[in-house]
Amino acid sequence: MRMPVILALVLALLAALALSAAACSAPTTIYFYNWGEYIAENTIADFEKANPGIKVSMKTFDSNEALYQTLESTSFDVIVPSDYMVARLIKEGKLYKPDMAAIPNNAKYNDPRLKAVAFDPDPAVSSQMFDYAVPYLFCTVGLIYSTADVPAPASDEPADVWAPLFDPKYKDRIGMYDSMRESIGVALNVLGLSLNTVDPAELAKAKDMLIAQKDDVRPIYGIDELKDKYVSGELAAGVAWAGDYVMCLDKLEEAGKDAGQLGFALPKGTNFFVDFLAIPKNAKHPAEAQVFIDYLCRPEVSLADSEYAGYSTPNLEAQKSLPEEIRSNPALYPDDAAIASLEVYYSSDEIDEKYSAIWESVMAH
Ligand code: SPD
Repeated sequence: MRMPVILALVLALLAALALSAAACSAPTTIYFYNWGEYIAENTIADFEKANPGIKVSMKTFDSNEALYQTLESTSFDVIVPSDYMVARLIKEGKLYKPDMAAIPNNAKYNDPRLKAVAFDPDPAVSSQMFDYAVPYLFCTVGLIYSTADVPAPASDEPADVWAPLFDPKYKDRIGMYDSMRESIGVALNVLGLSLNTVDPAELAKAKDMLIAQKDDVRPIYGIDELKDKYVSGELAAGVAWAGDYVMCLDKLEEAGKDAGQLGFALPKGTNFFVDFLAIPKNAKHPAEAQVFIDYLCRPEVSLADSEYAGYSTPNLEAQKSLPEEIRSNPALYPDDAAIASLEVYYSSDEIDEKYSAIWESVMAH
């Protein structure tokens, strides 16, 4: 028997209403592009529970340059560039200027001392960084080494600290980051040069050093995958963000091994960096991105992320809950004088082009 027309119309209307109600209540998904192993395991699930209207889909990258490349073709809502990449993205007009009133936990808890660091030679760019981006975690760069294989450096002179990385005695057992600023930075630091030099003769020396290292030492290039190789003893030494060293200590503890197996040394004039949370200009959901960033600035969340990743939290309230041996470690929480003695990376067209060319030559060698 045929359904009366009026009944069919009513049923169709009800179905349409049900569909649109479902669509209205469907959560918004924000796309989060983060470093690998850089957020506590529960943070995203806890955020989604606290904010049922927002889902977070995370993808990871392992260098600022990879992040930059991907941004060319993909839209994300929240990204985690380091300081010099924030400056580059601001200069290129690629960041959205968030409503900081919607991210109150940043002003409430984040250490205002970071604003005093000159992250760009142009003070106008440096000061704008805090209008566009919110500090997430920070750290320093140093030498990680197996205390059984490598003697502690004789001093904090860069040539002493980085010596094992160029010593053929450790052939096939040296880790280098597959990240141009860190690896070129090691060579420049050994040579007593600025980590931002654009002098062709100085850069040529750094390039030669990295090429000779490739021939003589055959380093393993990687990022997160290096950590297990330090923990297992496969690698004798390498360049490491201090946070990665802390994660290695956690891994040693989990494996029931002695934390004294690994040492860390900070050379004079090495890199100090801050990784920021930022919203790209082509983000589809900037309002929800701000809600997520504000959540990441909560003291208990920042503490959990810092403890998981091993990197330092800028959240002053979270810092109060840190164990004393972490809070007083100058590689993790350098004081003002120590920060001033370290160097941040800068970005400029000249730096970006020259350093990329060196890195391509080293990798292609
Ligand atoms: N698990 C890797 C975490 C890397 C953190 N960022 C390092 C940025 C150095 N400029």
